[in-house]
Amino acid sequence: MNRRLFLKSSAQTTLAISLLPILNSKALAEIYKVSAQNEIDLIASPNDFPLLNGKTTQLLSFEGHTIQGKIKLLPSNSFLGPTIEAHQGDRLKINFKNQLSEPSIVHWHGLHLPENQDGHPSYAVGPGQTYTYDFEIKNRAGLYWYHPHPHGRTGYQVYHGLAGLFVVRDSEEKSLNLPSGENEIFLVYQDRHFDEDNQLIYVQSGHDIMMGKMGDTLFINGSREKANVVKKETYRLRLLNGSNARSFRLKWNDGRKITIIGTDGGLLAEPIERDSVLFCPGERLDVFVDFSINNIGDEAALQSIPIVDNGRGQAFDLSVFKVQHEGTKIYSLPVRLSNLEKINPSEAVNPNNPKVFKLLPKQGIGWTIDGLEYQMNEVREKETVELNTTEVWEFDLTQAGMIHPMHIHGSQFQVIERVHGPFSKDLVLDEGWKDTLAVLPGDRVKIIKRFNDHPGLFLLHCHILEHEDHSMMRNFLVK
Ligand SMILES: [Cu+2]
Repeated sequence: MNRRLFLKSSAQTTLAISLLPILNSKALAEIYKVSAQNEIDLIASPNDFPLLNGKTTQLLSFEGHTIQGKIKLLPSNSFLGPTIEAHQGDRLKINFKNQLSEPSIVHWHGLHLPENQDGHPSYAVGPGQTYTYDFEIKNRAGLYWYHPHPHGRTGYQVYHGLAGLFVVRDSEEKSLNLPSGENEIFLVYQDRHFDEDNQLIYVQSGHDIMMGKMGDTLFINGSREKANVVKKETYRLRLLNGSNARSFRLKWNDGRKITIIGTDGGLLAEPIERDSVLFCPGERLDVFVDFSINNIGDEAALQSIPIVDNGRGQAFDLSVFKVQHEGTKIYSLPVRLSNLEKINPSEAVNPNNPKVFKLLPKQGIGWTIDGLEYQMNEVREKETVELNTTEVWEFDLTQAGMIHPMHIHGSQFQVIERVHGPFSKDLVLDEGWKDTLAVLPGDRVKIIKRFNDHPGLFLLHCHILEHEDHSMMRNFLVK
């Protein structure tokens, strides 16, 4: 961990322009109400944003427009794209308009979609072109997100601002009466690195590729403001680690346990309490917190503590909750959250013979899966899956050493076994439906995944975006 981590952000506390986009669900209600005939334009273009004091920063950003349906836009000052909120079963047409100077395509991270809706890099469209998506939302309620996925340029485009949230609701979630409205807070964490001219510094060295590009300045929903004023009430925090490469280890600074009610693919079967939890790029966490136990004037900080307890790193705040008002909305934490189905390994075609993917450094600079580089249309026999089957895969990180959050496109999967290396025990959360999985040095992790509904070419890659671009990514073909 960088010892000077975020010192810059804490030193520069005055913001010339307040850029706090309040992404609570009250605001979301005004964003996109998806109904049967919904169509939006999603435009990616270069824009300047006043991120720091002084000169504006040149970024890339998504902008949304309602074409038809009851879709409204969030008036946001953030560089993040509009938040899309939809219900399971909704149909949505999205015209992605590329007004960048390079090819791009949008991937709907975590959504279960056909190949031609998933944003495989072979579907990238050039400057001035449009790609039209038209899909039905099959996922259960959860926090998903979207970002570009052009080959070799994903890291650059996301780092420069192209990302947004995609919230799916369903009736199971609604029946639980979880904190909503102002008591549901969406928090996207991203780190960035700037030059003296307030412009972003991206990959400059082989080290930036090997470690992934990390920054010294934290952004929360596109702002450096960490404070949230809250009441003596209960809250639901919907978290996305939208960083290119930085993993966090979440912990409350006041000693309370972190209560996790959901992960990538929605609600867990029941709440899980942990002292701390690892939170890798691409992952989402759904956290329940009770500030009714606090006194007026209290502050509670959700911190990131050093991932490895070697005494060298330092904790820093991700979000600070300032309890400033009395409250009346005390939502109870359900004992049971969801009828989460556990996939029985006997359902797989290879329950005792997993397909093993080795996570290895590349010769030269970069990382690989099985020592191979990504080729746009290449598929090995091992990477071919029969439609309507279930398979067991294993990620093996016993030969090289750093965290790789492995993301698989298509449907969500489940972890069935983790042989822990020296670091991951008590750090990772393997429960529930996942689409991005932290693999730590020494680990061998078995997952089980169904390949139903959609034949076609999909991706498997590390979600440290500089690893994905250089070239820790493979295709798999469902046929
Ligand atoms: Cu990686």
